[in-house]
Amino acid sequence: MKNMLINGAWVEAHTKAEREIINPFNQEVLAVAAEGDTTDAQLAIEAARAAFDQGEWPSVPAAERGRLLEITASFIERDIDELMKLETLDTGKTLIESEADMKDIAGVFRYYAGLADKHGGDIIDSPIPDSTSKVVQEPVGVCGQITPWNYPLLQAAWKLAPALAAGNTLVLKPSEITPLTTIKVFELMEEAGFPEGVINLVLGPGHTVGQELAASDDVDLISFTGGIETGRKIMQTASGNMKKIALELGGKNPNIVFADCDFDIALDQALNAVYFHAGQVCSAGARLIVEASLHDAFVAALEERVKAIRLGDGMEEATESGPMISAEHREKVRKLVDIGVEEGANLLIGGKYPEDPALADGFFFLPTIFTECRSDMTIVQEEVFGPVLTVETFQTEEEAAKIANDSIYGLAGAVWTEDIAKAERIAGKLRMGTVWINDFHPYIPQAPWGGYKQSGIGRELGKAGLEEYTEQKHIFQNTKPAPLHWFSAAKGR
Ligand code: TXE
Repeated sequence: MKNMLINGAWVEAHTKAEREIINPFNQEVLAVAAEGDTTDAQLAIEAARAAFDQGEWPSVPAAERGRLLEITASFIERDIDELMKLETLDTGKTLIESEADMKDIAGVFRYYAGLADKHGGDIIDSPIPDSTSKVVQEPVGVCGQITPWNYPLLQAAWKLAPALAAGNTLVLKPSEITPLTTIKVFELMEEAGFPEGVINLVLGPGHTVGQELAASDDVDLISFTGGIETGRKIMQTASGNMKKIALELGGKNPNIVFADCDFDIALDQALNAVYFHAGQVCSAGARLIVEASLHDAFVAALEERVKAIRLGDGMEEATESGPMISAEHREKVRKLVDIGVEEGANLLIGGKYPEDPALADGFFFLPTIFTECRSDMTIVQEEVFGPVLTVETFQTEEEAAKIANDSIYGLAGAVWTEDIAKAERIAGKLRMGTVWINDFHPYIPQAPWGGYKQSGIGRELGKAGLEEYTEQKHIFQNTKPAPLHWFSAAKGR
């Protein structure tokens, strides 16, 4: 039984409710987890509130907070085999992907461990004589953190490490369907020595536990990664006490390929851009925007490569892509594909569940390509979050940027060309938080990650990711206080 961590104790749900955690490859039960509700969330919030208001944590030296994060990073590396297997079993992604995730996660904890004591504030050169002025960074308070199922532990790490580096206390709610690696990392953080009540983990659904984290007057900041509709709800709910909000809501990311690119590399990476983790990636390159003169050759080569993608069990070395996360999510993808056909896009390959009996128990969907797409089609505008690529064409540089920007989202995009000046011009025009030139997908803990437009609010990672979790306080001191004699009553007395 996997329990919740509230105020330093591993506890069941107060109702004793439970949930089976399922392997999306074969629907076997991996574990049984506590299923908390609003009351459990309130208990965790109370614990985090007390640890912040009455505990010592916010005044623990930043270097010590960094030390605990560094220990956590080393524990993640120590237990990497267990963590990567758990992530693969819980999400269906391949072991090699899970291994990369775990290394990145240790890297994120280590980055914020290093940054914790290098963010003290600023001395201001005050324009007022006989005064000093300084700006200090303080923790925001109690943070609510809600994470999704596609990168369960990676998304948690992006929130946990900076929040703790800055001296906050927190309550984290992982996706109810993929909590296993997050539970394990809370065990590791406890082993590292984070004090009672500082780190709290509540398991359970979004509409109860998540809703309470967004609504509670005792939560000072809510950080959420997930779908745009849930993000909108959270933003509305969070307005009750004007808590700070940070939202990462996905994208519909353009991959712009010019005819003067390195064909083989652009082709190989176009596949990776969209089909990695069965397309369940917020930065998936799901919109291929290819120069018209290159279209036929590029799409023909893509189709050949797509036919060869090996679907299977993420635990098997030969597998190149695992299943989708759930029956509901796969059904959502199927319906969007149907809409694509109805709207007149050309279904070139895929578009359905595989017929291979070896895959019958998993939530698989065949890698799919739609050609002859237009920007106004639903399949081009909506985040499908599955292995579905749409292809559009352009004639000019200006047109490429215009098509790429024609979206409510603005998370990430890429441009492929050997003309670097052209690539820089396009990068300057894209309204997105990340632009890759001759690459796709890399992010680094040192650089900010987040979206323009409806892809979200705020940034994770980098120094910006730490600033999200701090309040700035200006402390002004008059070193030669004297009466002002502003009001007449004071004059002449
Ligand atoms: O996500 P939800 P879903 C997108 C993707 C996908 C769509 C829906 O397009 O098809 O979202 O996926 C919690 N108050 N992304 O429904 O609901 C929930 O328990 C508070 C993009 O699975 O957003 C989980 O912990 N919390 C994304 C988390 O929100 C609530 C990654 C995410 O679930 C809640 C995942 C509520 N009312 C999906 N309702 C990305 N940006 O990478 C649910 N939750």
